[in-house]
Amino acid sequence: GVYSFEDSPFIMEILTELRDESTGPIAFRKGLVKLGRYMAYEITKTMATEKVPIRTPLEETEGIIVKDRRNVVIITVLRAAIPLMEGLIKVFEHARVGIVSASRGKAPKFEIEMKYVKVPRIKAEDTVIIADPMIATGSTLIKVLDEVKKYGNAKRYVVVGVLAAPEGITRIKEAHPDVEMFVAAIDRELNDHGYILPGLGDAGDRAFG
Ligand code: U5P
Repeated sequence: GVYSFEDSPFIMEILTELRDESTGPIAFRKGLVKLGRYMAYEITKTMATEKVPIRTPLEETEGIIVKDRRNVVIITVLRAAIPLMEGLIKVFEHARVGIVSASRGKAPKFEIEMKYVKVPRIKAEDTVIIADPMIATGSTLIKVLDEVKKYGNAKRYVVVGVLAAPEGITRIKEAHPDVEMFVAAIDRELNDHGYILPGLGDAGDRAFG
């Protein structure tokens, strides 16, 4: 499934600030952290819960735990996903974290160069969350998913981003039909250079200069 949050006013306000060209790197990174945390909350809504007996200072009652919150691997696609990961890990505080570097070549081939891959071993009960703020052509995430799947078979593969273009969503679904996507919004289209329109520009440059 593909989940986007255009009907969430708070998320759209954060996205508005991220899109605004006058937003500087400090506020941009803060916005990404907030979005990461929010997306993580949304992902927990899709995880199974277990009832547990507990005692308050006053009486016995029943509570819940989200068991799979403890079985998470986050993959950070350098460098724009660093603040997004920081937000995700506030909710998935037990997460093991992998790092992948990916840089995209020029149009029309948009070849992806991956120079660094460090991924923890992935177990059958794991939810693997891949953080990359922009799903443009989808080439980066397809390559990252190809690579990450070599480290074990996870229960779920979830992509978390800020914006996605329809082309990117279609291509990822074709290459990896088992992948779920959580993004703040789905934008109109890509331009000839592979940038999302209206978009927010280059997420790495906006966050880190
Ligand atoms: N990217 C942006 N802004 C855009 C489009 C792409 O920053 O408008 C960057 C993202 O950071 C991402 C990569 O890592 O390019 C994704 O491109 P693609 O492989 O999905 O085309």
